[in-house]
Amino acid sequence: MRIEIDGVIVETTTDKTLLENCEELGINIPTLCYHKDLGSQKVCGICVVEADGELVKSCETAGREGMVVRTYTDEIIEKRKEILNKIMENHPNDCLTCEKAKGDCDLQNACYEYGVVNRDVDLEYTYEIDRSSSGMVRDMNKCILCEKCVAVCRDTQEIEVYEVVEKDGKREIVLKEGDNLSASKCITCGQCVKVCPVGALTEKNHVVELNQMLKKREKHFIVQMAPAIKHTIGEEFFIAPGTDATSKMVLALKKLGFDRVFSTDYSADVTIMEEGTELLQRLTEGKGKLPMFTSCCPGWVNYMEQNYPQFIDNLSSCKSPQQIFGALAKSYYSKEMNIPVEDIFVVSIMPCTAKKGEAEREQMPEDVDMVITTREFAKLVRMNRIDFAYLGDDADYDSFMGKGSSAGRIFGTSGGVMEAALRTVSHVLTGGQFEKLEFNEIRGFDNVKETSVEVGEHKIKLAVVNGISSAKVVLDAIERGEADYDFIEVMACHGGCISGGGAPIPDNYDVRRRRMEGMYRFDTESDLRKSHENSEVKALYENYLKDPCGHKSHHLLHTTYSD
Ligand code: HC1
Ligand code: SF4
Repeated sequence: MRIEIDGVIVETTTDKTLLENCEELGINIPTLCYHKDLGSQKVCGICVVEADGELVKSCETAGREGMVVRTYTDEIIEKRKEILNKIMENHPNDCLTCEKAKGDCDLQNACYEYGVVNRDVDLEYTYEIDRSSSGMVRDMNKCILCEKCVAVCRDTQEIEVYEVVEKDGKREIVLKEGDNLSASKCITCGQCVKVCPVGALTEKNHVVELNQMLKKREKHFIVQMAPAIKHTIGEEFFIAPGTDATSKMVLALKKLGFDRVFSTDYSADVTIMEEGTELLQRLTEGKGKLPMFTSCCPGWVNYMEQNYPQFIDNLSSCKSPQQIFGALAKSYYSKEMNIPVEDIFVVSIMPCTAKKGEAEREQMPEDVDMVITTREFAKLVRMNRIDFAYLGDDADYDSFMGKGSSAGRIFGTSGGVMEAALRTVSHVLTGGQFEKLEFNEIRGFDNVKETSVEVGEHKIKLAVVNGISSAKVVLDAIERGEADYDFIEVMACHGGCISGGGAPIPDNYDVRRRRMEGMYRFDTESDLRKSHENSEVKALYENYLKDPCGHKSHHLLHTTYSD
């Protein structure tokens, strides 16, 4: 079928909306309730276009043979302005201090494009701002009822924290359970923060405080950056998704005043030493329950504690790489560098809103002092007028806790933790005879990826759970005795940490795929692809910890959970 859009003849099908056709042509149609992965919630109407002389919502209209479509006429502009003015009648004007300002607010962008200014409204703030969550802030005064938070939490995560209700003839988005986010079933994955087109859902801001602390220079500042950050941060500065921006990050962090710039890839390698050993102990010595679940994703740990406490003993006791890094910074680094623990301030840059809560867990509150997301880091860079894109490409992390293998790097994508573990576990079980490095069957975006690996006389049955909605399926199958695994990786966000709640916006599958490809490209080109070959990790065990899962590691690097 052929239609005409703004004078261009387009070949299309009946299952494609006009909005999708326009997207493919590179025509920018404003949207508020539409997201590429979620589709349209069909409530806002701002995507209006003209089809055969009539105004229609482009998100719910498909083409007809010969249809003539216009996307920018006076009538369309007026309609879009009318919709925006209506929204602005009920929207606070505090853009100056809003977290989503400076590019991430679709409402602000649309108002700017259509010249909608509403400076006179003196609105009453009806809702108390919900700051109860460790990682997020919910300000319903700013909600424009696009329903994307409801859709992503219900359809993608399958947790259903929110619901739409009618109150006094008005629609409202409320929490299904509890008076605030911390009393709800929310796992702080932050997926709703990423799709919220305004400032109603944002990450909890720590960047203002960090900026002030860095300028006062009263501490010895150490920073770790998560694996996924390196392949996503560039997007905040017009660099293509997937590009490894490590060098620019390191240089920016030095300019910001950090004393040492290290990497969570390093502590991911340490995690493999610990978690790999724990798995071997469970497999070969009967020490602990099987299947063993990975414990590095705090959204998953929150979910398990709230919904499946009967499986708590199946969680690896290993702290996450973020927390392992903090624990080592406050012990090993402090001792070797002769810097008192109380002078050290550990900052993490994470693609994840739940990592903020992980750092505050009662079992390990001292390890990491502050967590900022990828987006907050970008704000810090812009606030300090650092020209990120023009920084050099030859810088590397500081040594001591900076070197990471590419096995540690691929932790940031679904299947990566499992693949990294297999590289080391198979080496140990076969005395270095089993040389397989790449496990393609557990890569990619499938919801549940399975494989088994025969190493020596052992056959290890494995599953990778990609996204929290599939965790339910797998856990229920295990309970019914219908699934039999030894080791299971679970990441709460679909795609793994590259899709975390703190990642750059926009975030959708096209972008995620490129991030993932960037990660595996880094792995293929790396000459250090196994955690146990990392010389800085070897030095850690030789000089300090001695044995993985030994006495010292147990005390520093392992934890307990709440049930
Ligand atoms: Fe992750 Fe992890 S991979 S959880 O996604 O195990 O956030 O990137 O830092 O801790 O290493 C996040 C990423 C991150 C931890 C590691
Ligand atoms: Fe749902 Fe995740 Fe948002 Fe919590 S953070 S409300 S679990 S999407």
